[in-house]
Amino acid sequence: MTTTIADSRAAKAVLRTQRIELPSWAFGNSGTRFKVFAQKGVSRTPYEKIDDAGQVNRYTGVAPTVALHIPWDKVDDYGDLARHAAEQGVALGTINSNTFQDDDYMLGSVCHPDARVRQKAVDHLLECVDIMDATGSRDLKLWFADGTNYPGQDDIRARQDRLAEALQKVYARLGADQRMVLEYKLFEPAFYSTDVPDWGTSFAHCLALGPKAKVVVDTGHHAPGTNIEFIVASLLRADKLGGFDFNSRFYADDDLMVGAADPFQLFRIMHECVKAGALRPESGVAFMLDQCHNLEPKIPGQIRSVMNVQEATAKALIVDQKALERAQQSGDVLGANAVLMDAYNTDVRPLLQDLRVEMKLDPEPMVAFARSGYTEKVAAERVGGQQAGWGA
Ligand code: PSV
Ligand code: MN
Repeated sequence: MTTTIADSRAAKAVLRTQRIELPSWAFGNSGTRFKVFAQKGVSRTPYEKIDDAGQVNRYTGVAPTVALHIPWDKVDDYGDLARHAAEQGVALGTINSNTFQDDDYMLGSVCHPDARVRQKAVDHLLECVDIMDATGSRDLKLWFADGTNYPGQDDIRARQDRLAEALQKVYARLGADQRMVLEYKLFEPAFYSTDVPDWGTSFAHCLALGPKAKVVVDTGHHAPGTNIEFIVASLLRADKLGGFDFNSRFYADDDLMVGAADPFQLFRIMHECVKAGALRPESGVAFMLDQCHNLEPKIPGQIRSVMNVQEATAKALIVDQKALERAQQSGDVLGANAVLMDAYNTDVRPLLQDLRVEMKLDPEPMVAFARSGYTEKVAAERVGGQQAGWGA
């Protein structure tokens, strides 16, 4: 396959407008339940997380927003935090709720059998919408750790009713330009039944709620072998794809760098997005990272992830759509597959380097960041205090 100058120009025009949101928690320490290894220079406050996110945007040019997680990123003055973000060249993005780290939530949050606990969870979600008002965020991201460990532990249908009731209360509070995006996850921390385990459950609730409720696809939240691009295509078709939490998994919800475990899957997902026009800002599809860098340095981990999304997107953008359609229409199975594989097997790194030069960026973001001395600078400066971590 040859990529013409016109092809790469068209691809670059889209790539220039691509937006990838960074998770604040990727800049804090994280680990497994066995051990969290602290790293030197890790941010201690939401302000420092934003400084780090600003670095990722500075070297990639396509990551201008940072998602917050509440209460991990609670501050007294969100206007001040937003101003600080603007000074770093970024803005505050999605607000992520947290109904999974309070002792009260042992048996669930919005699905808990006790109305008091359900109310506490709903109050937290409403508080998150208040924060969205202050930050100007569009999206409230909901993920519920709710579920049961043993058959008979609770009533599956009653839990769905409680979930629907809570979602309705939060939905009613959303402003005209605000949305709620509901994430699903097959299992963990619940092992027998999870209250929002799959896209069907999330979709059914979002459909019942209305147009401001959409589904979030976290790429690490499926059973091995799941055809995620089919889910993406189905949600796009129904105008119910709110966005992605991108990460990679080898086994369960590994939260590794997106595109690290299965770059071909990421390409197939982006191919569906390109075909549906989901990269257009007005499509409302949010491309977010949700990763934890347990071993690798945080800022380069995020830069690499952004680059991986860009590479998968560039490959999807150079698919010869006309040739693909011709082959599909004529039942040319091998021909159609070859069109897709040609694009996937194209080295798009030179195209992305050109794009960065056109955007007045260094063509090699990883190298440029390493050369900047930022890592050494913050390691020397950020001494004392409590490093941020995956905990409230
Ligand atoms: C749950 O596993 C999840 O994917 C949700 O998005 C959480 O809010 C996030 O992880 C925290 O990393
Ligand atoms: Mn997620």
